[in-house]
Amino acid sequence: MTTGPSAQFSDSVVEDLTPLAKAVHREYTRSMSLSVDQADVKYAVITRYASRTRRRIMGILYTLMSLVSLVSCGIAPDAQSGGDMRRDVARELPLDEWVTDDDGIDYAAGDKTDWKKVVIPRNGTLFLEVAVDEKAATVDVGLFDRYGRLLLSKTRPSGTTEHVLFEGEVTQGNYFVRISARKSEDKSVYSIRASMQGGYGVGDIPRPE
Ligand SMILES: [Ca+2]
Repeated sequence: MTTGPSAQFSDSVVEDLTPLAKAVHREYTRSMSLSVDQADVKYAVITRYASRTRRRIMGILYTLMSLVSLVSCGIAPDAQSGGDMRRDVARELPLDEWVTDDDGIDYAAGDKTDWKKVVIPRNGTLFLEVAVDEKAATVDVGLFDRYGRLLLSKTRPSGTTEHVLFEGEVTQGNYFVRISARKSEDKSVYSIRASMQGGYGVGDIPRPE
């Protein structure tokens, strides 16, 4: 196939290559293919590294964002109130019975406020008594009517063992009691009694030590 002067020339060039030149040519070809392979490997490594770094950066950013949102919001005061954190979900109290709320209130744990409902069967006087177990806690107690108007409010200050006592004229219908921790460190189990029979301290709830 290779005829003519130019073909003869090419053949003769290859033929004329000395063994040394052939070796150099072979080595050059090998090193070229080698560097292409190495470049592929390097490219793969870099790609893997870049994606790992990207994932790591995204992870760090996500963690930072979560931390920022936690720090800025904290735990919502009533996130863990046990389902009675608002007047519309108040838990009904039976009349004339001491009822102990074992979860109590715990501001820092997201249980700042509890609401109780008292169903008043007839017009008369309501006696309400709240015994707070934890002497150190400051606890606010409020009595509300069915429209959410505050009728009476009292505070059981820290450092006392006195019960909170309310007495007020009521008419037939629903009333609500709000028990809430004042400060972030305040927490306590408490007991509560609503009665229309008069007086306080009926029952055997001991005063806190
Ligand atoms: Ca509670």
